[in-house]
Amino acid sequence: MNEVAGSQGPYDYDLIVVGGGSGGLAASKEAASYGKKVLVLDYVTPTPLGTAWGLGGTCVNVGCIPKKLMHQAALLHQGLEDARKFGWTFDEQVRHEWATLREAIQNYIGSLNWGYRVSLRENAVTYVNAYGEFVEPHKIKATNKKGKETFYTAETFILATGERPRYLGAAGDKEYCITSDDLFSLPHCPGKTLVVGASYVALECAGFLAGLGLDVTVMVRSILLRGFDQQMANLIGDYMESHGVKFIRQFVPFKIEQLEAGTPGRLKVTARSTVGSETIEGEYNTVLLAVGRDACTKNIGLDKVGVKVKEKSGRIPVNDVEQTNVPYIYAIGDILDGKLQLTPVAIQAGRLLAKRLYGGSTVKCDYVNVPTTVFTPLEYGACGFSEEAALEKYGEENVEVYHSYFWPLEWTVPSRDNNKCYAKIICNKQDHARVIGFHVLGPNAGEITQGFGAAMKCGMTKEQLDSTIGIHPVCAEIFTTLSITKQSGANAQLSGC
Ligand code: FAD
Ligand code: NA7
Repeated sequence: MNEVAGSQGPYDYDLIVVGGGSGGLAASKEAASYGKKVLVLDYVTPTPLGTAWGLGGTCVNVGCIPKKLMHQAALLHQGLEDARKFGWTFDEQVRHEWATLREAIQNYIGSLNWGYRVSLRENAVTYVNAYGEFVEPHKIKATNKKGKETFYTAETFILATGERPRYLGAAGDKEYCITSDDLFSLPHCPGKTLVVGASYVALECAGFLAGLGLDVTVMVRSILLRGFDQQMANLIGDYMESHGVKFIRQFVPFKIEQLEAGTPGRLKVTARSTVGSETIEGEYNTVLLAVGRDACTKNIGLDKVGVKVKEKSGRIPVNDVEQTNVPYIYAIGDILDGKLQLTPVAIQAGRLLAKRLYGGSTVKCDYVNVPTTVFTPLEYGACGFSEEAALEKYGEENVEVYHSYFWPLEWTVPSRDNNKCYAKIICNKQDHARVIGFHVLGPNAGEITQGFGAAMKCGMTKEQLDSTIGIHPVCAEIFTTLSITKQSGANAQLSGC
């Protein structure tokens, strides 16, 4: 223990949660439901351009919620085009108003911010809008917007401070570039946009901006979607490219200059090849950096209390009950080392942690087989192993991969994108052909993957999948009839219904 004299109780609170995002809010409400005295500190440090937001963390304000709504706006554009083929006629030219979309989304987010405040109050959780930083064991300093400092003590702490977008370190990046933290509330339409990076955040943003009709280029340093199944990543890239998104591969920007101020202005980007000495220049209205995110663990006084942090990533290692090396300090969500960075994971971990701390539970968060979806124009849902990770873990001889392209019925009448959607499962031959990897590229992939994620939790095998009767005519039925193995080399393209 890192306790010093004077750090013993009585404390102001049973629990202080630092960070009021997905994980922190879930943990604090659950803890309070057991009658514990709980304080949540939440503070948003504005972006270099001054963007800030309300209570609820990344997901609600600058993550899942606004991005899915912007994705939906882009899908509606495609829907409008399809509609004409289904007999709809509309006379006027179709135009998109960024300001209307932005306002509608920000209003919805405002209602969620308010809802979180109300629900903390209803659950008797004290909320303070201030930045938390340990000053000594069991004691935290909270600094509010006006710089006023207040000190609080607690028996237990949960860290849930999340991550913030990384910058390139290139000349002009903080002055002129935006990140996803700025995009969703940008007052003006971004116009011709360069997206730097190839993480899921980069591709999702590029996808919906292009879907809204903007001229979009993605600058990729190496590969698309590092960490995801690479066959699926490349299919996503192909689809985006065939739908107007330009890709500049193996280049990294090193200078961003302002040619003209404005809303949007004009920027010049100079980039260097990662494989040669070539440099290129381009002009854009907006440069969106999506080159990864850094854990918010640097300026919260962890050194004062002895919490260990991974040097390179800044992430916090915890044991299987989310406890750091300092027994009274726990951590959840995006700041964890080696865990999945998703809202439902942070929520589940936070809830279960509070139940274990105060409700007598012993249930731990299960980080295995977590389903997820990338909301690129063609959505990608996945659960379990990527093909490369499965081959590496189990060996080629023990893995069977079944796959098929498919064509959503809804796309046949507009006669677009045949054989662009794709389904793949990865089975472990040594274990009853259990499905250890599930991958789907197609409309509503998130909705599809959620159900199959539950089936994988139950240990679904290929045989059980085969004995499941499909629902016709839906995309997901393809998974009940998969018969072509990759190893066979047979054509996986579909030619009929
Ligand atoms: P956060 O939700 O980030 O909350 C941390 C909070 O702590 C923030 O409010 C922060 O300001 C505050 N804070 C930080 N330091 C301090 C301090 N010292 N004192 C007080 N407060 C502090 N996940 C999905 O599951 N699905 C998606 O579709 C999805 N889309 C995403 C899209 C984008 C563009 C991004 C960026 C993320 C997306 N995510 C998505 C990831 C998801 O948002 C995160 O996994 C989730 O928000 C993590 O929750 P958290 O509680 O760890 O941190
Ligand atoms: P990732 O998955 O670490 O991806 C970062 C991306 O940015 C990746 O494509 C990188 O390319 C690219 N990158 C990183 N640095 C640079 C520079 N300097 N120049 C150009 N491109 C660069 O991002 P995150 O996982 O952090 O983002 C996803 C998070 O958002 C996730 O944690 C959720 O919380 C929400 P690379 O493949 O390394 O060549």
